[in-house]
Amino acid sequence: MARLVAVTALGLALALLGERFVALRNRLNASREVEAVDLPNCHFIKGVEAGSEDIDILPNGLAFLSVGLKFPGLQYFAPEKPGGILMMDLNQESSRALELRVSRGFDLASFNPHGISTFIDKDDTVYLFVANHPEFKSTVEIFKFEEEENSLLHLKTVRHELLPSVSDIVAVGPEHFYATNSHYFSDIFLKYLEVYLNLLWTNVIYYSPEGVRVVAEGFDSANGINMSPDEKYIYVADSLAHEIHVMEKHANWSLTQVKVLHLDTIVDNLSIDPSTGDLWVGCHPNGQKLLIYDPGNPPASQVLRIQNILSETPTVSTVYANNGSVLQGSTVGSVYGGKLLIGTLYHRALQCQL
Ligand SMILES: *[C@@H]1O[C@H](CO)[C@@H](O)[C@H](O)[C@H]1NC(C)=O
Ligand SMILES: *[C@@H]1O[C@H](CO)[C@@H](O)[C@H](O)[C@H]1NC(C)=O
Ligand SMILES: *[C@@H]1O[C@H](CO)[C@@H](O)[C@H](O)[C@H]1NC(C)=O
Ligand SMILES: *[C@@H]1O[C@H](CO)[C@@H](O)[C@H](O)[C@H]1NC(C)=O
Ligand SMILES: [Ca+2]
Ligand SMILES: [Ca+2]
Repeated sequence: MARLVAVTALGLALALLGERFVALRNRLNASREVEAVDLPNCHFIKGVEAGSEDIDILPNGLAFLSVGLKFPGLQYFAPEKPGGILMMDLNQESSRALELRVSRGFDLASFNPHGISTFIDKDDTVYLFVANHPEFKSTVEIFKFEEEENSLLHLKTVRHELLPSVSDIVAVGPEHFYATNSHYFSDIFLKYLEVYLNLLWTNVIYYSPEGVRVVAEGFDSANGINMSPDEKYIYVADSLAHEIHVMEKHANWSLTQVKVLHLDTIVDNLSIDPSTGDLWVGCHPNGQKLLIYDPGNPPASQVLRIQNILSETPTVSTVYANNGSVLQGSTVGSVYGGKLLIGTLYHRALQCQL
């Protein structure tokens, strides 16, 4: 009898997993092959060879690039090299990104930067927030940017049980941020299971030294997060659901959903054009190729621009798309003064003239 129960349970579990597997495959298999959309004037950014997961540009044209993200099961081209933060000045003609020095005492050997965000305080101090995965754990590092020295002064490591797997952050104060947890579990195996079972347990957290709480939940896989220039709305990219959620931000930092925009692709990092409020979205047209890397058939790149997202009919246009022959696995597109920077999960980075 016990054996019968066990066999039945196993059978049911396998049937359930089989169905879930098909569902997962469909979610990863976002869409068709991309139709190429070229920008006439693009070149690779020197200094980025193994991924530039996230890019954040200051109002003065200094761009921070997070490089060298590693994750189990993910392709990476420079396994021995720790991650870092590069900087380039978009006001200059040179397209070389230089690594910022980091203050002593910070463990650079295990630095594994993911999403980044900047905050400029009233006294013009620039803080850089970095989602970090040292030894595949999850922390948020807060640095002060010291422009004269080209360096980052490490101020604080944030760890919290509500931040088990931070993917991206948007800073809203010197020690205050919203963060997306792309997975509910911090254990690697449970993470796979979670994606597999489509548990919808990923969320958005508000963190401040005074308190930490969940402000939005129920996402398939919350990933990129950013804020409108007027600071009234928070945008969350739900990668596997192929959606962007527009959330209203309240005085008490709670978020309520205003609308959901469905796109035919896996949405990753979101950046905002401060002058127009347009969203620039790094996308993965084919998630399977991104995760199961084949150099002969590499993952494509795609950058979308979304105008008037709050209107009834937002305009979604493909600004750049390439089948992987030039740029593989784009994660972010970020604009400044007619220039577009495109970062990737583990490949190179492009600078294009719009
Ligand atoms: C992915 O989608 C394409 C186009 O819809 C389809 O031809 C292909 O069989 C799908 N692949 C998998 C593994 O589901
Ligand atoms: C950028 O894209 C990568 C690839 O999925 C993702 O892991 C990461 O969270 C993204 N970065 C941000 C800032 O969203
Ligand atoms: C935050 O403010 C919103 C809107 O004013 C309100 O609906 C919500 O209950 C508040 N939440 C908390 C946790 O105080
Ligand atoms: C990508 O597109 C180029 C032309 O734009 C073509 O020559 C190449 O064969 C394509 N590569 C793949 C892997 O489809
Ligand atoms: Ca970011
Ligand atoms: Ca992301």
